[in-house]
Amino acid sequence: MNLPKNKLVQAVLKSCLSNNIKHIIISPGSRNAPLIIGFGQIPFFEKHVIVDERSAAFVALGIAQQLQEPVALLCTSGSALLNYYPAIAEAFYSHIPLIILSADRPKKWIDQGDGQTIRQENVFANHSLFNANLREDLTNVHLIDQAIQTARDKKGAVHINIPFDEPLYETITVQNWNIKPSKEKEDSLLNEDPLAVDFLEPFAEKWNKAKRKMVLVGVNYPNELLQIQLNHLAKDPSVLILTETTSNVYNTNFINSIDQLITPFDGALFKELQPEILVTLGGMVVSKRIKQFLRKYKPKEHWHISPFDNPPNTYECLSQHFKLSSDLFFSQFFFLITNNTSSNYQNYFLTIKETRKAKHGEILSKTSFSDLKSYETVLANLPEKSQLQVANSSAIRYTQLFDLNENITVFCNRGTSGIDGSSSTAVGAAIVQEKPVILITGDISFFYDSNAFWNDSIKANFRIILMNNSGGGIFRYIPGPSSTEELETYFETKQQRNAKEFASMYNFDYYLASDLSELKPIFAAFYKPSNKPKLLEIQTPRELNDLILKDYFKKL
Ligand SMILES: Cc1ncc(C[n+]2csc(CCOP(=O)(O)OP(=O)(O)O)c2C)c(N)n1
Repeated sequence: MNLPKNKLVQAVLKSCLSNNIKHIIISPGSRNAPLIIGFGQIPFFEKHVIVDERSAAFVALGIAQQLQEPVALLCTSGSALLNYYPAIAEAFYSHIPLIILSADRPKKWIDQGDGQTIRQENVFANHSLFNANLREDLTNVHLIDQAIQTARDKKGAVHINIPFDEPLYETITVQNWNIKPSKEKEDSLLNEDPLAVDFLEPFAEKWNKAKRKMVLVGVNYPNELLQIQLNHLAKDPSVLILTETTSNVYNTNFINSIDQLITPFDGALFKELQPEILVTLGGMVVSKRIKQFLRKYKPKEHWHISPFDNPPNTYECLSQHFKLSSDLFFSQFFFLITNNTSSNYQNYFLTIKETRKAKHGEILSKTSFSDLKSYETVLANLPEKSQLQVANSSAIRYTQLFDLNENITVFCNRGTSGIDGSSSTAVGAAIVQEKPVILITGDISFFYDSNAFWNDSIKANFRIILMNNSGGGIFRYIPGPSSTEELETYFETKQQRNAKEFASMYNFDYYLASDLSELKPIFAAFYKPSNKPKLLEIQTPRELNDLILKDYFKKL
């Protein structure tokens, strides 16, 4: 096999291969040519070429999010590397493993007037889990394996910076290159250390006595065991389980639209809802209202279950971090706890939930064409067993107001809640996801990350639903700007663009709806299998959307 002569390249290739790093997202450049050539020579690696490094990193994030496995990124030196940063921050807060491979100039050429040369070493230190600055003399190549292991175990981005001197394109024939990918190690309860029973017992005792226990589930990769465990937990009348759409768990006895339930609450109802013990698991929580509520009506105890270090103290009352997976935590905890049948906590709020759901249906039957009505229609018409990738801003907030079919999985980049990579993440997810992937996005997010579609990896069954409310609709809804002019110019960034030409540039099928009668009949054709992606643009009334949503919450 012909491989680059550079021994550092060979070391990186060997480590990626032996550690089973299959997907490599390559952005072109010449300083990284040795690695590009090397990855290109080895059929084991699946290569995806994406020019825009910001988008490339989010595509990698989407693949890694689905596989729960590290994905590698490779770029040239200079500002190319810095464009990875938004996705690295997202990976940090969402616990998604990425391996950043950056080509660099030899150290003596940094800050000496060479082109495409910046200070690359440790440049992501604030949000990376490991930084390996390789040396040309091969004295620290062992750091490559260490970096990859860290990404896999601690779930986040690691940075491997690799200095290359010229010549960059020389290859040699390599014999005895028979490195085999390692066997994939499954994440399993058996690989985790359980908690000591006598450590857990006092917590179980408190739990058994408490009459109001709230379990709040944030972003969560679909997990059958967790679903079973939460179903079991919900049989206890003293336990109220609150989920978000991104939790990917379903049960009619869970509160799945938190804002719908609590927005109309007054002080007395908040007091009723105030838990004695709050248990949180999963990632970030979207609902701002639940955060405000829990910060004001603090539980006596807040326990967070997560295998990761540094749990966030979101409600300013964290009293215990159980540092293990929720799978293992509940497997142990169930042996120690009993149902508290003297409580009416769950029932009380499930009754209110029923009232809300009825009211919701009633309001929506009379709601005119708007963002709210469009989300209802779109979500009710999703294909079975599809995957929804929801952009930030209003998209995720509207989605949380509706019941989804249980067999639909939902993802959203809530680590940093950026609008800069939702489309690219969705494109990445679709690369490795057999289910049809549907992206729902607002127009500002869509145009921001429009390079997401500038690659050959996008799948034919990919579908984009663009909720075009002619700007950042969320800014109309949240209180703040003092005048309409200020709002429209600096916050909403009112705009008239539509995506028709855009769709034609990328050879996507294009559908447009500007009212309900146009929208409803589109879905059959839109979801029909095709040999190219499709984009559905829904144009909603910019100046009405916020009023309709405010009215919805008022009427609830
Ligand atoms: C990278 C980044 N820049 C800026 C923001 C601030 N921001 C939040 S929402 C938003 C507007 C989003 O508008 P759009 O995607 O059209 O969604 P809509 O609310 O209209 O549905 C902006 C600029 C952000 N979240 N991320």
